[in-house]
Amino acid sequence: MKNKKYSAMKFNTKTIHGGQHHDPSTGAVMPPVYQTSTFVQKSPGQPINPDYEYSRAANPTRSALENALASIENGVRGLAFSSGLAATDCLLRSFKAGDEIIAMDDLYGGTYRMFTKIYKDSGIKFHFVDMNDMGKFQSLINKNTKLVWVETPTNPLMKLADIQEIAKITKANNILFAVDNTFATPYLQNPLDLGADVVMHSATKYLSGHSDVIAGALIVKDEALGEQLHFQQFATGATLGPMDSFLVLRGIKTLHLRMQRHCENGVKVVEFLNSHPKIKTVYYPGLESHPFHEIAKKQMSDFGGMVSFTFVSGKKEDSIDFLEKLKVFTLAESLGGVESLANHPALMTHASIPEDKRKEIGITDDLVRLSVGIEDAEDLIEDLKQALA
Ligand code: P1T
Repeated sequence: MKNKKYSAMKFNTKTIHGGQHHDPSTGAVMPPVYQTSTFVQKSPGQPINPDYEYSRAANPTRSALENALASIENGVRGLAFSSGLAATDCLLRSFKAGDEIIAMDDLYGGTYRMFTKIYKDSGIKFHFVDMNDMGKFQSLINKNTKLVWVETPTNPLMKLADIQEIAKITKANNILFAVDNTFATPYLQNPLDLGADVVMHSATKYLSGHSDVIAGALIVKDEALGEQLHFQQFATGATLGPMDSFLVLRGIKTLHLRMQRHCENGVKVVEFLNSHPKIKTVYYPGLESHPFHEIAKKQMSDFGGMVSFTFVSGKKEDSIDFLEKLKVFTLAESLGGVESLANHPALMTHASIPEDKRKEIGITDDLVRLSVGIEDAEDLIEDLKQALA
């Protein structure tokens, strides 16, 4: 499952060929869906192929995806999980009572819920901090600090964290540094190259790209850490099934094309929203007025298709009225698919964050999040126009 052979390829080639080989027994160009739970053994403990004995440990379709994931994120090992949260949970199981974790203060609601509810009685202490306040961030580090966790850009406020700057600090203090790269994807940003140790994905989103699968991934650049996480995954069981592995792998093959169009459409939608009299603030890292635009230019190759915004009126009813009127954008949780989606974070994806905490970080009741799809931009803008009228 090592992935050295393809490391020299350019990204757009890696999405198609990275870590892949033709099926040795049939020559099939795409890896078959090995829909099997188990594999024949010649003698007890001697499977016909030593890599495969039981699909929770390894399955050839999942291996093909895991090799592709390692390739596109410039890692040495990829692991595919039954959801993004299962991937995060696998990493968190590496820590024990007394350990401390510092996390960005703006996170997907489900990640925040896991940290604060599922791990509440684990004895692991979580600190939530704006990672751009380097002084505050550094003041939280002590000998028990074991993990720094960031999303960048964040969901839903599109805040950024400077991966290189944080990596300098984590390295100096021997702390593991994980980046949730779901919003950016490796097309826009390569956290492992910038100094992170672990990349996490909700592969449900851009990687699969068609809103037809729930999946997660971890990618690392250290073989021993990869082995440790694989053991954790195998021993606890949240692996991705063969058919879902196939769907994510198929999605990855067009990631570069889709992302290019997501970025183009994202900019057009942002230009429209930014000049609309009913819109107050547009959160998009490509805007020069965005507080983290300089960091975005430094670590991302473009600015993506995720956009959030608030209303001049500040009224929750205005955001709900807008969302109900949309015709091309679909009101639904999730993001990163070919179709444009709209979401109300306070009532939907981030409802599990307590109201006072939401307000404190800026997830107001009039905040709307758009996942700009790859439809014709003119249709998207017409739709926004009529919903705002
Ligand atoms: O849904 P799942 O595949 O388990 O992934 C969780 C997750 C992790 N990280 C980020 C940045 C995410 O956005 C998500 C899932 N997010 C949504 C479902 C959403 O609509 O925001």
